[in-house]
Amino acid sequence: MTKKTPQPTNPPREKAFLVGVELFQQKTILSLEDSLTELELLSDTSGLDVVGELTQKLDRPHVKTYIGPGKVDELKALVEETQSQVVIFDDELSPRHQRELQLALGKNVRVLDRTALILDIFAQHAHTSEGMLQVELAQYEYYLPRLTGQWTHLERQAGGGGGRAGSTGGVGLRGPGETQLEVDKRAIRKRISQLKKELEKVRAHRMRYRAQRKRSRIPTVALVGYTNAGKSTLLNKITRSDVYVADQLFATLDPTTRRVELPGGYQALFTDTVGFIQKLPTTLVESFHATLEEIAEADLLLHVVDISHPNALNQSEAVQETLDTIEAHHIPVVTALNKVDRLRDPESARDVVKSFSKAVAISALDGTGVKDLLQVIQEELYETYTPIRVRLPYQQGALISLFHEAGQVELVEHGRGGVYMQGRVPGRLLAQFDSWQVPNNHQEPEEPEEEAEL
Ligand SMILES: Nc1nc2c(ncn2[C@@H]2O[C@H](COP(=O)(O)OP(=O)(O)OP(=O)(O)O)[C@@H](O)[C@H]2O)c(=O)[nH]1
Ligand SMILES: [Mg+2]
Repeated sequence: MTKKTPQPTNPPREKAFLVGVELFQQKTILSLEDSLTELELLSDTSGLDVVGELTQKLDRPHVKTYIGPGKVDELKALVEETQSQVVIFDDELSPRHQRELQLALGKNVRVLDRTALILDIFAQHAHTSEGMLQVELAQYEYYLPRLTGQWTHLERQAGGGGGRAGSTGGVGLRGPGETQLEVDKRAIRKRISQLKKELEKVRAHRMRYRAQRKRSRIPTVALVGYTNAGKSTLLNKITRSDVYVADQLFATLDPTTRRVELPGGYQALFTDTVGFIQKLPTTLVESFHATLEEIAEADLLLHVVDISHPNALNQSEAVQETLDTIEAHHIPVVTALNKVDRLRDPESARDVVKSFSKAVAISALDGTGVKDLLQVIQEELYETYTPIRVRLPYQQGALISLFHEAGQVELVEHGRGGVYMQGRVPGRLLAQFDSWQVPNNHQEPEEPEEEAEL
């Protein structure tokens, strides 16, 4: 891991001590060791120097202190020895765990968890008003149940400014700052509902914008993938633009959309999105709903995988899980196996390519394979026709004519409740028809009488 030299204007980097727990019978995507390596990278991105780590295997978390009392003593000694200012748990701590651990470890050290760290990075990286609203909401949702007297000793250091205190607060303090922490929970709840209302407005605006884009019939491709996989680099390569790229986790928070000319002269809109990570905090998934909706509404997903990463397959599994939670699993996927230039043996990518459907090995940095990738995307969007069977209510007149215009219709049956259509449509339209698909084992056409119930 590369350590950045602190800029003279920045406060000195604080020392952090990591704690990881392996719970028996809990299915995790990364091993404890790999998850801690990732936590170290998160800490580094957030501006902390990791000075040590402690692990424990448990049947279940200790009721009071998450780790056992003996481990707490051990941790306390290690924290003193290494003069750490921050202790970071790899899992989300309940408010009680956090309180008890804080009491046990004393006032000279702050107890944080992975979620607080990710929220902190998001707070540093949010730049648009929407991103900032989303982060602020996530932070309040997270901190509200954790607001107790023990926070008071942090107030001196805490920054303010709507969750974006920059260099004035330490990690985990770039949260709702001192003024916010002092106000009572009722005021925070009020702010939460205000934020939700504002985000609702943003969402309505996005929906109108998306409807407009749909009418323009230019298909959208959402770049998705684990954080740091190279999504922004790829978008830049494809569009020759300069979207922010950094060897940091969560460099991109706000979606950027660019129009791209595909090899055959066809067009597509490519959207860069926020990276995923295993154990993505639920408060974030909820707050970033509007952003994630962009993904769920795309016509095609371009899954960027960092093939040079030792955990490439696990990371891709984590991405799959997040896609499931935001209900995007029905969208066709093309996979870009990125950073092949970093592989010592490029042939080794060949087996991995086989384990993904429609995968192309590329280097977003030097451009290897990018042309082939665009070709596959074009085929997927415009040239590959997939068989579908749908039952469309008559109100969906636009979709009915779209099927006729852009698809290959094999059978049409008019019922009382709608029209049953069977045939093939190009990949770019599959997502639009998804809610109306008739299950495979369904016998069609049916008695017209039954359709009246639709
Ligand atoms: N060697 C090599 N490095 C790459 C390649 N693609 C991206 N990178 C590097 O990987 C790092 C992350 O790239 P980004 O494009 O910011 O990744 P991202 O997926 O947008 O990351 P987030 O926005 O943080 O989710 C940067 O340091 C890039 O220069 C590649 O093909 N080869
Ligand atoms: Mg990015």
